[in-house]
Amino acid sequence: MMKIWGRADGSNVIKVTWCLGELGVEYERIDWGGPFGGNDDPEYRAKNPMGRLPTLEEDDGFTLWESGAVTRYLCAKYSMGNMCPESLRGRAEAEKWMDWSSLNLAPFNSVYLDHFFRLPEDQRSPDAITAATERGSAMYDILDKVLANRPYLCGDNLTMADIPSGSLTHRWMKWTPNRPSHPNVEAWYERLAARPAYQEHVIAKNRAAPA
Ligand SMILES: N[C@@H](CCC(=O)N[C@@H](CS)C(=O)NCC(=O)O)C(=O)O
Repeated sequence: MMKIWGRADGSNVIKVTWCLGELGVEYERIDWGGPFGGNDDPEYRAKNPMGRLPTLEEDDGFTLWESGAVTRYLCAKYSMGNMCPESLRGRAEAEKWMDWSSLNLAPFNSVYLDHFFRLPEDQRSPDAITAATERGSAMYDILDKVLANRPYLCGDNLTMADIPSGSLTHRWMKWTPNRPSHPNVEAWYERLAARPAYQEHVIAKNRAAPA
């Protein structure tokens, strides 16, 4: 059976497990990284030279890392024409949103993780959170416009385009202090939150909102 190496609460692991949940594909997840360690294990580094999470490993020994690449691969393999749009332009459009999310939404998440949870308390800065929220909000302005006339990023149905942004948006919704309003993003989040795979892999596996 396919293996996914990575602790269940890592944002990049969550992308892949949510995707697999939507695809209905069975897999075994191995707790790795974070408190479980193993990142520098030589056998693990041979699968993933970055020592990061997640890593996909198939029965014939094929391995793949980088959560966006893993998500694209899984959608193309198991859901061509649905989760992975079949036309060249449709697929490029979905990939655009996936790359955009990693480059433009993920930064707020890193700042939040550091300043809500990871840094010693005397190094946490509310100003850093405010600045990350301002930058994030400008990005959500863009998503809000796109989602004004379609329920999902690429049209009427969930596709791989929604996976990276959708998984981070749970943190945006639940962790952001004084979160600016983006009504179309909020409606999209409610649609995602109604999906059993999102509930199981995104909502249930994320840390609770910071105190
Ligand atoms: N660009 C990589 C980032 C991978 C990454 O940094 N993953 C985090 C977890 S979400 C990690 O490995 N952190 C170290 C750890 O948890 O031990 C991807 O998208 O797969």
